[in-house]
Amino acid sequence: MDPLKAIFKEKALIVFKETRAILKEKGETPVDNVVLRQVFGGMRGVKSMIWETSQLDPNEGIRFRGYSIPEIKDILPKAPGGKEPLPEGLFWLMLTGDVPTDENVKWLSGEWQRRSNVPKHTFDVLENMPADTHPMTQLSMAIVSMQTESVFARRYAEGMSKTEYWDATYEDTMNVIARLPRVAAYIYRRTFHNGNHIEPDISLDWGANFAHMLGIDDPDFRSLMRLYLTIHADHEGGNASAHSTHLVGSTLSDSYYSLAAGMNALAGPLHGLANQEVIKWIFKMCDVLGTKTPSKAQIQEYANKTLDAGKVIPGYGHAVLREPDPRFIAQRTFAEEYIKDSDIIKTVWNLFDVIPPILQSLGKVKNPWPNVDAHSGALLVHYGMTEFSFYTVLFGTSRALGVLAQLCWSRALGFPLERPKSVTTAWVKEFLAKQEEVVEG
Ligand code: HAX
Repeated sequence: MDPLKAIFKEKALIVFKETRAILKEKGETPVDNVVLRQVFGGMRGVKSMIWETSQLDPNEGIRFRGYSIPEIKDILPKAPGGKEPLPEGLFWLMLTGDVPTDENVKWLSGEWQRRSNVPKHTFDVLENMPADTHPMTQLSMAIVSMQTESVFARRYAEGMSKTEYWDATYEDTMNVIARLPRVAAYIYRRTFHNGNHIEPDISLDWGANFAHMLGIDDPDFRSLMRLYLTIHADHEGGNASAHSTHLVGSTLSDSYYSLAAGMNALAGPLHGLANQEVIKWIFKMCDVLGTKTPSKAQIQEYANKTLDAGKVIPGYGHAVLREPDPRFIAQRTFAEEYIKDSDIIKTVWNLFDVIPPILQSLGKVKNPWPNVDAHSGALLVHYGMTEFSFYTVLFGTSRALGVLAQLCWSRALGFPLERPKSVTTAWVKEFLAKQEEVVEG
């Protein structure tokens, strides 16, 4: 058994026993009250699932196994001479709860290289799709096409015992993650660079090799990719990509089907596609105003027009966060450190000054602050990646780390099929009428 799998097995067994004991003794303890606003309103804040790999605080932002983003940047192993955390390290941390050593991470980079062979038919599937197919559609199709390789599906068909589900899910998870950079880079080069593909460099870590296959070999872009792929990886379990992966996974669909479901959710403009929408919005504004350096007054006027047209300001607001997103701050810090002068980045920073008071003045927006997507596009543009429709694929490649690490946990803890209760509006009216009868009577 490989070293990561062995540690995971040991840790998961402990938590399995703990959770069974908790459920036996305290299973009927209420943890939440649900009100009608939440039933109609996208279940905001309802505590109804377990997610081991990270937890989101509305004010502090995300913590991966208890560590904030600044802490993660500090404690996770780096590439030799590098300053940014390696995503391999975050995956190890999310899966085991332990901060990995340099050796652990080196092993994981090598293991993912070893598993990274993408089946030929996946490339054939991509080649058979129209060249202008959105990159997220291509990503979803490519992931589903690799399902033919699922260890879980094969072993399930052979009659695998429930106690082995975690093992087969671990194998699928490692294989999918190992292959994703190759698949994503293939989509990028096929769609935007005339199918001029770049072979992987097996001497590189997961993020740097991805940057290399994309065709951007600036060492600072490799650093950006390592940071980017780390900070986008997980945001607790209730967000749409995580929850979709979890829901589909709960039917014992394998890692391929489950991740593809998560990617389809990420492709929505209120979620991951917002990173494409932000940069489109900024460039459109510059175009309309005829300047690359719009003033704060010009930004304000343009933002108000967007709102008057009944649209949202992309990159601002969040369903849980109530402060500026630490993932936004991490990207701003990166820009301050690595990028001396950039019009587009200055505009992103000006937006940070201008947009929150406008959203606050609407009186209904619960979080007027920037989210992760407000900054990422400007960094990519700076390094020459101007194909906006590819941006969500980068997000998805990272998000796979968190949602699949959790899928391993969900299997190890024996989570059942997810099946919440729905009601009709007629039921709600009847329910309220009965409540009134009780009060009056
Ligand atoms: N611009 C304009 N209006 C906004 C807004 C924004 N950025 N953010 C919220 N609002 C509006 C909502 O549309 C809603 O209006 P209605 O009552 O008229 O429907 C009202 O303010 C209350 O919304 P909320 O409770 O503050 O926010 P929600 O939890 O419903 O939605 C969203 C959270 C992220 C979807 C929302 O803030 C939004 O649409 N933001 C812009 C899109 C975006 O940046 N999405 C990425 C989010 C981060 C992420 O998941 N990345 O992957």
